[in-house]
Amino acid sequence: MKITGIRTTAVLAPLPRPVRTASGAIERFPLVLIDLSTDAGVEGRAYSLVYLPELLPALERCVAAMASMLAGRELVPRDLHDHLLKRCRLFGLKGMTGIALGGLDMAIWDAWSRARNEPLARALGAELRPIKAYNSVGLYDAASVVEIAEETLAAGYAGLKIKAGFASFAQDLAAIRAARRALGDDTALMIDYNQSLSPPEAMARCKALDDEGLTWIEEPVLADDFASCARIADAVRTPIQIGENFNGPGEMRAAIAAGAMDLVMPDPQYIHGVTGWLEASALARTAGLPMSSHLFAEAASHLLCATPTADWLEVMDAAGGLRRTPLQLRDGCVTPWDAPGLGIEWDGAAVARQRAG
Ligand code: SMN
Ligand code: MG
Repeated sequence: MKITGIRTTAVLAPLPRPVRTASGAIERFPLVLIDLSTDAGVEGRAYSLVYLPELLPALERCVAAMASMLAGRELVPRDLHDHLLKRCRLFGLKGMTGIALGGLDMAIWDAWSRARNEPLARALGAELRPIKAYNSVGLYDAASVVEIAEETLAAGYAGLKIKAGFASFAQDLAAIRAARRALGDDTALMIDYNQSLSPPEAMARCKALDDEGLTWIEEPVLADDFASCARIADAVRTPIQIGENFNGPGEMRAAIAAGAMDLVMPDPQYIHGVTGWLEASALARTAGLPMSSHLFAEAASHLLCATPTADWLEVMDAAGGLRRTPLQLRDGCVTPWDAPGLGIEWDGAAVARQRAG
């Protein structure tokens, strides 16, 4: 089976509410939908994502350019991945090229498992199973976080992650305590600083949060400052979580070597797609690190089924407003769709309405 073409569609995906973080806000998610076709009539579907609408045209061009390197090739996911790794060696696979690779790799594995008429998890040798899931939202102060916590409980999530990084620690603490009170004792609470603190400020804030019952503190400092991450992880009892900014499994290997985190959460796109995730999940296993996911809940729900140290699925459903099928949340867990491939089916009318440019 050969690849005959890869089509891209740039969209600005609607969100139930904007995601505000300490490092910038997202009003709508800029996505490049990727549709791969083969000479056997099998199709593959996935998407790439960039947080800044200004960069959406560049991402679309980048995905299309890398897709052109695959035209006419046999649909064998690992061979295609290796081909792109080799072809891009001189230039590198960080940032835009890495996320284009990640999106294309997911579309390729989607087609490959669709051709076998199996859900991706099963095609990877795993069984579909429920993965505990948390609701991931933006920055909310003590007054506004209560409504979000109540919605999270009503929807049936097992946890809630809120952003932190207000101007003062007192505001962080007030929001965390208000969320904790509203959630009760049975629902996990995580916080995410989105790299917004200086190392001394992060050390002070994270230590002061040790008795707040947080499941983790995420990205307190710059994500590539592994030395500071390691110092904080050593000094703080609450687990330190990083991973969404690893560009490929090599960066995760370096973070593990630096002892930069207690928990790890690669992004299926940034980690270089399904192929990169599988490599990362082997690293997590040998290092004994619980592994969660970042965004891309469709692919991540399958991948976590095949991850030996699988921990939490993040639900911030960037493409949810463009799909025909909602995620299946039951008893605090999401089970991947029992449908061929990743199981993404676009809602054509919604996609047409949200087309960018
Ligand atoms: C995040 C990053 C980028 C966009 C949305 C959310 C965040 C997360 O860091 O962990 O979800
Ligand atoms: Mg994060």
